[in-house]
Amino acid sequence: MAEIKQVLVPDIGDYKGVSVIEVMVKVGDTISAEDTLLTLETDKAAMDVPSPFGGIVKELHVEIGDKVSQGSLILVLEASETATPETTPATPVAAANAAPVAAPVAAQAPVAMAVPAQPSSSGGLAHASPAIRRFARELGVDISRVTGSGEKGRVTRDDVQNFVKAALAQPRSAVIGNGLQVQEMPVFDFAKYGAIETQSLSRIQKISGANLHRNWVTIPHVTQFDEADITDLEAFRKQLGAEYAKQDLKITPLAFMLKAVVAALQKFPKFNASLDGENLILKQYFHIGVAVDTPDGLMVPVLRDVDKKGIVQLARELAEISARARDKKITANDMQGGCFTISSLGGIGGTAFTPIINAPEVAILGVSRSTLKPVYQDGAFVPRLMLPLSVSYDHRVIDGAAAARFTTYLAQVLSDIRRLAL
Ligand code: CAO
Repeated sequence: MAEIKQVLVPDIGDYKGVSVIEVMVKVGDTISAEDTLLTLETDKAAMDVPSPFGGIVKELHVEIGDKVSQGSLILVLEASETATPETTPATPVAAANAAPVAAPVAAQAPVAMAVPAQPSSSGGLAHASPAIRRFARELGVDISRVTGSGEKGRVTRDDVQNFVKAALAQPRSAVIGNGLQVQEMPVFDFAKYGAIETQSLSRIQKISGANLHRNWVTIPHVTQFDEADITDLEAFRKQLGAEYAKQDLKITPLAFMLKAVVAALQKFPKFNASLDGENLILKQYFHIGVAVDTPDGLMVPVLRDVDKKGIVQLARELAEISARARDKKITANDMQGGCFTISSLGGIGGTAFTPIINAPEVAILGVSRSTLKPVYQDGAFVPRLMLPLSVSYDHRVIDGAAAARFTTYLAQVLSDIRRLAL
């Protein structure tokens, strides 16, 4: 017949009024002999208190924060089994932390001592009780990677469980491409350091973020920088802009860049290509994607057959498609089939940036803000409007020399747009 037993705090040496920092059981739990009931912490060490009996917890008399001493009542148990001396040796977890080891006494459990903080494999310090360490081990969790939310940064059972939940919620793409494995990001508790607000990412951010991440880690990127002298282009653009302002059409430098990029792609066909295993697919059409900043995130609609269109038509299409992107009226089809992408931050500012290739394309042009600069020409400094260009390219397909030639040519075309007619 089941016997009701009291479980008391065992001999914990000279310590009195020791803090309960963890309670592993609750009323109604069925436990086995040796299951950890509590973790106690002195100023020197943490210690687990295992149960001397198996059975059902009927009453619980301690909670986190309580101070206990030898003989304090922990719980009342409907006992079904008793630990044998062989199965309940008091185990000092760290010899260096030699602590009083309790002898099993009637209705009292032995305690096992833990080093307050042990160096982890990664060199950091993990602060956790033996029971939590065991729990983490059973789940295959490297405890040094778990951020502790308990007192003094102690790792609790909940922390380990949350760590596992977060790991399971990670997309399976943690292992990507041809087996490249990336280290998982640890879970941080930012609220520990100050007030925070949590905002969920937009649908577009989630999709584009995953694509950008894949492209960034799987494509060997190199970025080539240059400047184009667009003084003459700008004069012409302003003249054209004034003419079309009546039609409410804005002609920005981007329309010219679309044409200039196509001229460069025609001269350097490897930039208008995609990798297909060990083959290169060279495209004979010129569909150019344009990165558009929308309130919900980045979108890249594609302008088709840019080689067959003039500056004014491209300016019109650019205005129309970027407005549709911002109004969420873009379709999946609008964003497919691109050969090369332009990301222009020129309307905002900046001197240079390194754009991420929009796979399966092999190169992308980043455009920053043009500024007037003194340029040495024919024995004197003259003010010229200089446009910064950044071409990121896939080094598996494009050599550095080819990238330099492409970018130089692009700058030449922008500097002298008569070349667009060639
Ligand atoms: N240098 C100087 N001025 C420039 C410029 C440049 N390179 N490019 C544009 N401008 C000027 C335009 O002439 C325009 O001037 P006015 O207001 O005096 O007419 C102003 O900047 C604003 O231009 P715009 O941004 O409205 O138009 P755009 O054709 O240059 O660009 C679009 C259109 C859709 C590309 C742009 O609005 C946009 O979304 N850019 C952000 C793209 C982005 O986020 N890229 C990052 C991707 S990687 O995270």
